[in-house]
Amino acid sequence: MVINKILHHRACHLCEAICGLTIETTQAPGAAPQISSIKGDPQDSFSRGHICPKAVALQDIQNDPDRLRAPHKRVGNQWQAIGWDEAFELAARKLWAIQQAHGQNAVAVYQGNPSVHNYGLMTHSNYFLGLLKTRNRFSATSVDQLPQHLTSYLMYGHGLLLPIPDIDHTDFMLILGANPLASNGSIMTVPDVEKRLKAIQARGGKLVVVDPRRSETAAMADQHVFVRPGGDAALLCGLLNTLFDEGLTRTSALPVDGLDEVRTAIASFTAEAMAPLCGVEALVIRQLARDFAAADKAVCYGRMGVSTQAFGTLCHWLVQVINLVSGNLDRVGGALCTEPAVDLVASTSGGHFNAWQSRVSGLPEYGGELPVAALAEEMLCEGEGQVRALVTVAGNPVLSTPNGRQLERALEGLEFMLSIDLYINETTRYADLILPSTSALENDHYDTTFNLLAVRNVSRFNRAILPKPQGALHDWEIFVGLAKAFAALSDKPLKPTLAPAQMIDIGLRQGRYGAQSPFNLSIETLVQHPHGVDLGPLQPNLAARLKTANQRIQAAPAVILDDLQRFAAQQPVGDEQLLLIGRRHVRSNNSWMHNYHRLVKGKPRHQLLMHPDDLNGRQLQDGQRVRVSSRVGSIEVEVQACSDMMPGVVSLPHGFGHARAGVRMEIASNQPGASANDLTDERYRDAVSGNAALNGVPVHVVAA
Ligand SMILES: Nc1nc2c(c(=O)[nH]1)N[C@H]1C(S)=C(S)[C@@H](COP(=O)(O)OP(=O)(O)OC[C@H]3O[C@@H](n4cnc5c(=O)[nH]c(N)nc54)[C@H](O)[C@@H]3O)O[C@H]1N2
Ligand SMILES: Nc1nc2c(c(=O)[nH]1)N[C@H]1C(S)=C(S)[C@@H](COP(=O)(O)OP(=O)(O)OC[C@H]3O[C@@H](n4cnc5c(=O)[nH]c(N)nc54)[C@H](O)[C@@H]3O)O[C@H]1N2
Ligand code: SF4
Ligand SMILES: [Mo]
Repeated sequence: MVINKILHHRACHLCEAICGLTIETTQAPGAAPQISSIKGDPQDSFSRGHICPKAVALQDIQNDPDRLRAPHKRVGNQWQAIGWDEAFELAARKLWAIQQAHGQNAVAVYQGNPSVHNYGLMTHSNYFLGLLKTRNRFSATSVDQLPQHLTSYLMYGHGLLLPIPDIDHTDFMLILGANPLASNGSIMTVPDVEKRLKAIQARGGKLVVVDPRRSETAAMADQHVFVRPGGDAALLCGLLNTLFDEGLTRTSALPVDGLDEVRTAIASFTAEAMAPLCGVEALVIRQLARDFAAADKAVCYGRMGVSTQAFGTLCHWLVQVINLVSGNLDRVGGALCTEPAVDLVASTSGGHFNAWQSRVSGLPEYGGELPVAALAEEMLCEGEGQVRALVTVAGNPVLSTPNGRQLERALEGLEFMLSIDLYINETTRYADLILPSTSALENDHYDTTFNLLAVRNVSRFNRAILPKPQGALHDWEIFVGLAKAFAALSDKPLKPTLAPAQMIDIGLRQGRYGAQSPFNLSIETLVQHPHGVDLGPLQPNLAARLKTANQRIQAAPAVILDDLQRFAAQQPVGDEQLLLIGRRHVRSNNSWMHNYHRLVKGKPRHQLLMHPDDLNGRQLQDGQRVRVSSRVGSIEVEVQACSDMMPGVVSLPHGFGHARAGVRMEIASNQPGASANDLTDERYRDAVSGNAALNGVPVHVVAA
């Protein structure tokens, strides 16, 4: 028998690192091609052959019998497979009727994380969702990086003008609230991050990690600083104050307004005053500021752990200002803005903030979205403007947003719910209709998002490596189908659209590496370079790209200086309760991929981590089942003794909790665990942005 073997080159879409992969398929005569091996691609000059276990599980996603292959409609407590035309007609008719009866805002939208890893979703989801014209748009952004977008919008005039650590050239990297060894980097697309961090140390530089847990990244650092969860704004204020106080600042040529106001606003936040708020000694804060300033090239980088806390926006503003006043913003070896081939900064307006507010709690919109912590109350609170229908796209807010139990109650009461998703998950099981797309390997890939956040300028397009199954649709085609059915009910004509690859082709040709440049990028040229194209290291460019009204950096935005007042008024936290934080593991991806043998095999990874002293103080034993409770609810989970935890802090990964009571349909997982977001509190938020404060949640732990 002749077996046809083909080697494909393809970027991994599962996390932000976009590693190059070499995927081998084999095909027997008359049979469908099968994946026979997945390896790192050493010829990708960006990822240099790096691969993690999640990429190997791409074949599990492809072959998983639980993955939906056709539209599924709820009939009573059963699911029934139906055709696409019937599905589009049903969705459009229901959503249309609800909007006719109750107004456009009666339909809400939630978009989850995999949206940004799927280019057709990026180019086309709005083709349909935009027609809904609802102000109740929500996404995973507001349980994640919203404070970072808001800070960039306020300081640089565009929410996507995000300075990225120049990891390959820095001498000093200060990381707060990120664990790239597990996450593989975030808002810093950095394949092979461990080697790149080791290279800093090998060239005589220093890595410092600030984290309430001695994470994998903290363990390899030259210095690890334990910080009280939520205490980072205090620590960063202490650092900035020390830079000013001890004359450690450097002037830069960047056009900046408001630096004197910053200096005045921060004057009373000395390291000594901040120490009790963050649990870090004043001497340590001062020495850290001196070390940072003494390095020729240094960068301060804060991520998820400092976004999702009560002063998340303040934290990210402080990170930017520390880089700015130390002379490291827009400087090689400091923080630099990536110049991608398809540049959304150039082609879109800066955005808007607080142009409207959520109905119930008055939370501010950012870029047309409201904070997802308000989603459940918008459904539950009766009255004019109440949300009665929901569209979810590639997400699982029951497990990923605060107070998931409350959201479940809200979903129960909806008149209609549509989900565009590959799976019946803890959220989509409440849907009336689920529309699944092709799998990633059946689709082309171009990274519209993470090329914009990469530590080098890179570009890459890969064709699908598996044929599109008969009757299957890509996500973008689902949105086109929905848009057509919805537009047919109104008298407004639908604008024609192009396929995603055609749109990217136009963006590439018109972009800075397009027809006018020696790279001459287009889809055609990228297809000829299946390992990707390297477009060079990051370069200073911020001054020319600023989108603020006067094209100067705004160092002291009014909303942030106002928040410093709220910060100054806070009381030092007591230690009666434990503070809950989250964590990630390299074999787990948010709330999905928990039913693939290649990833879940081995030891369980969903336990609550607690310092041995905290266990002893509560007469608890390692391995025992405990009950953890917060203002909003309680869960049961096994506790694990862990001397890497800061005393007084417990850690639980999110995305678990698959064996929920009242499950309407069995959800496959070998590691059910419990959901951290049954404990997180929808009222505990960053006041500036409305972003959920998922870290630093007060909890009690007792024997179960
Ligand atoms: N307590 C706590 N909560 C957190 C976090 C935390 O650290 N702690 N992290 C937060 C963060 S950073 C994030 S980003 C969110 C993530 O939260 P969400 O984005 O809400 O959830 P995911 O688990 O990413 O959901 C993925 C869903 O998308 C589907 N999917 C995957 N690929 C595709 C595709 O190509 N097309 C379609 N249509 N569907 C697809 C999967 O089947 C799955 O059902 O969780 C947040 N929640
Ligand atoms: N393997 C894997 N990779 C992923 C994901 C995944 O689920 N699994 N998810 C992807 C997504 S959606 C994202 S957004 C990125 C996130 O990527 P990262 O930003 O690197 O996030 P985490 O790995 O959760 O690391 C957050 C760290 O913050 C610490 N922390 C918690 N609270 C505080 C605090 O108050 N202060 C400080 N200083 N630290 C705190 C935690 O202990 C943890 O070590 O990862 C992406 N990559
Ligand atoms: S680190 Fe792993 S999941 Fe992330 S892109 Fe690379 S191979 Fe894929
Ligand atoms: Mo995220």
